[in-house]
Amino acid sequence: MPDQPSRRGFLKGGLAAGAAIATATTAARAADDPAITEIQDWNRYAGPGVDAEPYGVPSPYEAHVVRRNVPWLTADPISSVNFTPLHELDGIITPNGLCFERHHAGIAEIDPAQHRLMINGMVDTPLVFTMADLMRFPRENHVYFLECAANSGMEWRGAQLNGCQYTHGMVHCVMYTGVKLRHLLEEAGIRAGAAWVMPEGADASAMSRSLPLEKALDDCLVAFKMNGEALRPGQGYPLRLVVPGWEGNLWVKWLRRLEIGDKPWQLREETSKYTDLLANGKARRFTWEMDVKSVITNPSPQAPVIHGRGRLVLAGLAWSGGGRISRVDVSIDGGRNWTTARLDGPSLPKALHRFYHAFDWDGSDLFLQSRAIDENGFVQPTKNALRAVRGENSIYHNNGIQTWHVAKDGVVENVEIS
Ligand SMILES: Nc1nc2c(c(=O)[nH]1)N[C@H]1C(S)=C(S)[C@@H](COP(=O)(O)O)O[C@H]1N2
Ligand SMILES: [Mo]
Repeated sequence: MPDQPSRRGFLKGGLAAGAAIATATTAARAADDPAITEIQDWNRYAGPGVDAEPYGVPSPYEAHVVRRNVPWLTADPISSVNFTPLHELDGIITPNGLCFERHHAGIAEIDPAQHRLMINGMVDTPLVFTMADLMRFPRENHVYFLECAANSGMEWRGAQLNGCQYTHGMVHCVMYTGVKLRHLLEEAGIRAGAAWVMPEGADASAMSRSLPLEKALDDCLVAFKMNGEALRPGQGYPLRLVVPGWEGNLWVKWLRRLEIGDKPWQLREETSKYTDLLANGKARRFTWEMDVKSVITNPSPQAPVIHGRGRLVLAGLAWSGGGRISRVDVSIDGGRNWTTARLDGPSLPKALHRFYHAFDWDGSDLFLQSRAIDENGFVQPTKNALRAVRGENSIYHNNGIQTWHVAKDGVVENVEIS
């Protein structure tokens, strides 16, 4: 884009630094820009009234901002996954309608009046709660990310899916309202020798996992609200387990039962699935915590650079199951040189963190990378470093550094530089 020599004085003064980077797009264009010279319909006629949308929906111009699935990944959409459009979002909170969904037997459509939560097993008093019963326990609000252990799994052996929605979109972050699981377990009374909890879902897959009692008594929640409103059916309405920082599979949706025991149950989802096969044929299991990870969301394959050279704002997300993110580094040359990005917005433990990095793009090829470091000092590894330890068979727990190639024309592609 050619520089415009005749920028108007008032813009120069009024917009300060902003105007300096927007040379080609400001006052000089005004004279022949119909967006300025023509009266638009929305300026001329009154619009729909307050009763047009009793439950609000996004502008029709945002119709492309949707969850998407990858049809060839799974045999059918009932036991499948869709992905959060990370490249279209900002801040750290995922809107409810855009939270990725992972179901093993579709969405259970539950009448909350018919929903019960049972606690049985090694307890003094087996209990059954209705939803109304749960409302009489002290409530808490917490912002947490949920990441499926299989997030980025398709990228283990090399770059595959072209978009951060697909490579990293099995993550969302909302504010949950719920009751500490500890309060409910204490109400039932845990018997001596108990060490494990089995949460079970009311859906047709009866999703169940073995959860260590220590974690259950620490920060787990039984949640009924997300971002202030009832859980969405796809997220477990009316009740789900929240297991902060740990793999999504443990966050049982449509939660109907908690059994207390003295050993793990060795269920399907912790033996044949959600274990990590190593090069020597042995499998890691019980890899609960989600490792420190980050991704640049803009630019990315679905969000190319359309403005040409000059000021470019990188945006991205970082998270760690171990707590807060303390730093994110970014590289524009494939990991040779690193700069510290600017973290912005709330820094909450086990929540998404937002980072930005603004720089002047000279129009040459870029190899964008981000590397997160958490408060425990864990550093996000390269994919090669990960494969050196875990081999080539893994699917789950891929927190390797992602690379995007930005070509001179601004087109972005998923590539790998290890
Ligand atoms: N009852 C039940 N709970 C479930 C599942 C399920 O299929 N049924 N899927 C699990 C998996 S594998 C993940 S990653 C998370 C996904 O949560 P989300 O759909 O809210 O994103 O829910 C978990 N809880
Ligand atoms: Mo998952």
